[in-house]
Amino acid sequence: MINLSRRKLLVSGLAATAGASGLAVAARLAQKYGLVPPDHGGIYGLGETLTYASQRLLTRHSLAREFSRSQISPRPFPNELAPLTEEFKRLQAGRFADWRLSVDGLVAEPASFSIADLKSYPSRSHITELACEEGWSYIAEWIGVPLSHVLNVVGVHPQAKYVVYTSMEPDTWDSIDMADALHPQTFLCYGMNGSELPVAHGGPLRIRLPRQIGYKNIKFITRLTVTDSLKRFGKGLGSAACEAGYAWYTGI
Ligand SMILES: Nc1nc2c(c(=O)[nH]1)N[C@H]1C(S)=C(S)[C@@H](COP(=O)(O)O)O[C@H]1N2
Ligand SMILES: [Mo]
Repeated sequence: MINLSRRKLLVSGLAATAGASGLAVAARLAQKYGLVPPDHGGIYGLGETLTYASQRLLTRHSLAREFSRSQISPRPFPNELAPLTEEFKRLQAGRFADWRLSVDGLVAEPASFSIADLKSYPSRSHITELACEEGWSYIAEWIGVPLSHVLNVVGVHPQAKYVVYTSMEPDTWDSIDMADALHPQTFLCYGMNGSELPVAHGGPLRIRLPRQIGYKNIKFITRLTVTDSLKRFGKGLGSAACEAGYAWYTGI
């Protein structure tokens, strides 16, 4: 799933940060800085921890690569979609006027936002690559409101550690830490290549997270929950994908 040589590079990078004295030291560092991902108990436990911790220590402030307009892929590739629910079809028939994103959890003022509300906030865009774990990718311009803006509107409590995002698609949810949630390229995305975000790409609203792999970029987002622990969500691993064996942290 994740490019192995890059994983090795990052692991050795962290070992170097730890004074080249080996993985045990790196693992202790990860503990010390609280950089243990929620799915660390899996088969790849140590590897997941090291990938996450080393990226956080080495690339904390880095941006995903941005491209020029001429590099936008002529045919972006929408992934296969599960059949849309009746509720989705009803909202689509109303041109998503009744679509709401609710935001709750460790926030001062839980709120719900229409697409028009989200569009009333400063709009941002970036031309970045969406890379699927299956090997294909494309470059598109993504338009939306930075997630950080919406989090500031509702007021995040200081003990917040993660944002859980839930799709209207059944059993589809994931989460990110606050470093990714507040990252300037992390958008609640409602537009693509100068148009509305097509339904095939998650319209009317998806999360766009160019520093993580495709499957973290959940489509049809209707709920955000700010939390200090992922234990109460599903099996406590941090995402529905993790419950199927995929990694929680997929930094690229
Ligand atoms: N709700 C929902 N979000 C989803 C998926 C999905 O099946 N359902 N697929 C994910 C995967 S595996 C990838 S690679 C990207 C693909 O985005 P695209 O279809 O816009 O190209 O969406 C992600 N978000
Ligand atoms: Mo994917």
